[in-house]
Amino acid sequence: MIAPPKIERGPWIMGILNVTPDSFSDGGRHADVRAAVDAALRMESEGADVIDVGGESTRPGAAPVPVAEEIARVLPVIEGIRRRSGVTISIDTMKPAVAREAMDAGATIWNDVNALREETALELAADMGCDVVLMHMQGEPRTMQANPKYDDVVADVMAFLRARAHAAMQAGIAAEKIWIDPGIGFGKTLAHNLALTRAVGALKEETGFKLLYGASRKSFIGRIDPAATDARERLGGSLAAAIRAVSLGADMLRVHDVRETVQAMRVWRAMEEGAA
Ligand code: 8Y4
Repeated sequence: MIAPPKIERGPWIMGILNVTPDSFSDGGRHADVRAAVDAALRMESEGADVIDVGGESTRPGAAPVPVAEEIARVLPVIEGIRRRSGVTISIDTMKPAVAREAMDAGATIWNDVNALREETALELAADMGCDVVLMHMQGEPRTMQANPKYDDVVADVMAFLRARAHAAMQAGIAAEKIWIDPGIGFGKTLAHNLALTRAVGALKEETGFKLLYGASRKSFIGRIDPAATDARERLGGSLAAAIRAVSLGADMLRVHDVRETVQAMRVWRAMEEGAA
C-alpha cells in the first residue's frame, strides 16, 4: 500500500517525469540521469506523493521504443531516485519486461496506459504485488486520435475499466491495489474528454475503485483555448480540470506542475472545509 496523500483529505499528486530524448535522457548519459533525478526530487519537495517515470512517448505519431532502449532510459533514473529518496515511484510502461526491471529497482506502481492487456502483464503484476493503474485507451497511441468514436463514451469506458479490473482480480491482484483511469486524450475528442470528466463521480461510485485523473497540459485544453498552442501555456486549464475532477472524487492527479497543483488543492480544500 502507498502512503496517504500529503494534502490532508486532498488527492495524491503524481508528478510526471518523462525520460525521453526530447526531455531528459537519451539512454543513461550521466548528466541526463542527474537532471532527471533532480527534477524528481524537486517535485517531491513541491508536494508530489508519487513520481511517474516514463521512457516511452505515447504521443500520437511517436515511434515505438525497443524494450532494451526503454529500460536503458528509465532504470538509471529509478535507481537514482531510490538512492536519494523514499518517494513512491511508478513506472509508466506498456511492457512487462520494463515493469519488472523498474519494480526490482524500487518502483511500486505500474502505470499502464494499455491496462495490462499485454501477454503476461496481469500475471507479472500479481506476482510483483504492485499497485496497478488501468487506463482506458481506444486504439493505439500512433493512430488513436484519427477518428475516435463511441456509442456512449461513459458507458464504453466504464465497461472497459470494469472488465480490466475484473481480469486483474482474477489474476490475483487485490482490489485495493487497483486504480482506474478514464484516459483523457487517449482516443478521445474534446466532447469525449468533457463527458468523461463529468463522469468521474459515476466511474468511482459504480466501480468502487480508486480513480486517477490525468489532464495536465493535454491538447483538449488547447482546443478550448486555441491560443495555448504550446503545452506549457495550459496551466490554467490544467488546474481547472484538476479541481473539477477532485470535486467529483478523483483520488490521484497526474500532473506536470506539482507546486501549482498542490497550491490549488490546498485552496480548494480550505474552501470545502471552511479552514486552511
Ligand atoms: C501535453 C502534455 C500534451 C502531455 C500531451 C500530453 C496519462 C498517463 C499519459 C493519463 C495515466 C500525456 C502515461 C500523455 N497520460 N497515464 N500517461 N493517465 N495513468 N500527454 O492520463 O501526458 S502520457
